[in-house]
Parts: sequence; structure tokens; C-alpha cells
Amino acid sequence: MTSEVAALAAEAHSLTAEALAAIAAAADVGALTAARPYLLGRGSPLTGLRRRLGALAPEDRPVAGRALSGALATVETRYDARLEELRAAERRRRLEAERLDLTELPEPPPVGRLHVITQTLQRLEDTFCAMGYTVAEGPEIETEWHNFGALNFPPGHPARDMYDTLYVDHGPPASTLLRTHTSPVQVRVMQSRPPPLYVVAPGRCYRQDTADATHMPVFHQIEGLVIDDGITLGDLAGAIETFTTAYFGAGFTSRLRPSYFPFTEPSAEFDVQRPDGTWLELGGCGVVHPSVLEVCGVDSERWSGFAFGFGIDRLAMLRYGIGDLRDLWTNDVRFLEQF
Ligand code: FA5
Repeated sequence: MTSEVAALAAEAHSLTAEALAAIAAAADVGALTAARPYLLGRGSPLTGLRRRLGALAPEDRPVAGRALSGALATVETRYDARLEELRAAERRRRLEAERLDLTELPEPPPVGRLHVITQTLQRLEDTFCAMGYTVAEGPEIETEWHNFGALNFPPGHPARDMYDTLYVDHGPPASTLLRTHTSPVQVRVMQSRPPPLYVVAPGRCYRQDTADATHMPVFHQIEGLVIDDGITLGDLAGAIETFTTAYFGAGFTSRLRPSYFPFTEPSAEFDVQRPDGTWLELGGCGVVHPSVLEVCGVDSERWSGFAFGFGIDRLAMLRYGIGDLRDLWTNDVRFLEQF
């Protein structure tokens, strides 16, 4: 081998080593392909050695040419292998980033709940059903006769006043109204079925009351009506006490305070004592007035009964420690989801 060929081979060897080092150092596909013209292109130092073949003796050219081709082939092979390796790594990274983790548990969607008044109403129905009562319903738009007349409210009674009652523009003036209490359901039940009767009737009521902590213009009552043989005020007091402990629990007590309602005689208010010792008026009650029995087609010589009606919203205040009735209507989910 002549010295020119040896020098050329040595240079090819060191340029090949440099090229292989550069290929190994390329960190990603972009860096490697950007280096390709320098490694294998027409202007690359290794390819440039070809131009020197012409200066060699003719018998040396094939040997030197083969050596150069071999060097270029080595670089190209290594380049292709590294390119494939880097592409595979990028595919893996992309797949890893896009992978769906099917083992991950998504956040459960927020679950709604019944409004605290609906919950209270349903618990009340359950409590009274367990005490042997059935549930009745009546319309929220009532006749003045069912709401007042049949219940002994004389025409001049203050409850009938426009300031208390919301009248509906239907029929003769002041003949149709939004019921002010659930007591008209008593009338409808007595008219529709014979005694004995053990009935509760929950529902919405309407009064022109200004909203405050314990009053709303729309509120809820539950009416109770019992008609049977020889029912007395003692049965009423017993039923109220049984209900109070069944519904509120042992820490609560009830009391009856003498009162007046046109459709019961005697009449009482029913208060419940909170664990902090304060009393809250929950509703009214009394022995059903004989003239109410008669007007509803029940023989007052043969049957007697008691009735009660109390505020469901006030009851929810007591049971859940709610300070202001208006919070039940503003629909702030942070407030409502506590119950
Ligand atoms: C009545 O409505 C009678 N019908 C109750 C009754 C039934 C007596 C059967 C005798 C026999 P009163 O007007 O007191 O009574 O209302 C009863 C209860 O409804 C009140 O104690 C209170 O708890 C609730 N209530 C009345 N007005 C409102 C209001 N604006 N907002 C919230 N609750 C009310």
C-alpha cells in the first residue's frame, strides 16, 4: 500500500469515527436528520475524500475506493439504525402521553337530593302511617266554602280579609282562593267517606304574610283528622305526644295551650320544646266542632273526633336546627346539601 493510500485510509477512519460519534450523540430524530448532509451528503467530509481518488496511482484507486465506500456504508448503516431507534422512542413517548388510563376512577357526578321540606313531609307521612293514619290530598285552589264556610268562619271573620287571604279572580268575588290552611281537606274527607277516619293531609298553603324568620307567604301544613267512637281531648293530647316523641326523639316534649279556632271546641295551640328549652308554636288542634261534623254529613250524636294542623316548615326548623325559614327558599346549594 502506498503512503497516499494509507493516509487516505487513516483520514477516512478518523472521519468515520467522528461521524459515528455524532450519530450516537443525536438526541432525537430532528437533530439526527439535521446532521445528515454533514454526515452523508455530497458536501460531507467523508464523501469529499472521493475527490482525492483521482490523484492516486491507477492501481491504488480500487483499494482506496473500496475503503471509502466501506466507510460510507458503515456510517449510513449506523445512521439508519439510529434513526429507527429514535423514531421508535418518539412513538413510545407519544403513546405513553396519549394512553387512556382505563383503571382510573372518574369523579362520580354530583348527586342531587330531595329538598329538606320534601324529606320532612315524607318522614311525617311515614310517622303517621306507622300510627295507623292514611294520607289524603286536597286542591290548593279552594272554594271559600271549603276553606272558611264549612269550618264555621263567619263572613266577617278577620281571616277572610283580603289582607290575609289570596283570592283568585274566578267566579263571584271572594269565592275562590289559595287555601290558607290544610283544614279544607278535613271537609273533603268527611264528605267523601264514612267514619271511622284516621287521616293526615300534607300540602302547600298561602297567606299574605310578609316573609320573616318564621313566616313565608307560601308554606306547608299537615292536617290530621280522627273521627271515631267516643274520641275526646285526651285522645288528641295522647296522639300529639306520641307523634312528638316518635318524630323528634326523646329530648323533645310538647304542650297544649288553650286557644280558639272556629271549627274546634275546645281548641288548643300545640308547642314543642327544643333541647335548648325554648318553645316553638307548631300548630293548632282541637275537638272537631259538632256543627262542622253535621255540615260535612257526619252524625255528631254518634261520632266525635279531633283535628290538628301544623306547619311543616317550622317543624323542619326545629328538627334540623334551621334559624331562618327564608334560607329554605333561596336555593343556595351549599345550604341545602347539608340536609
Ligand atoms: C291553622 O291554620 C289551623 N287550620 C290549624 C288547625 C287545624 C287548628 C285543625 C285546629 C284543628 P294557624 O293559623 O295557627 O292554624 O296555623 C297553623 C301553623 O301553620 C302555625 O302554627 C305555623 O306553624 C304554620 N304557619 C302559619 N302561617 C305560616 C307562615 N306564614 N309561614 C310558615 N308557617 C306558618
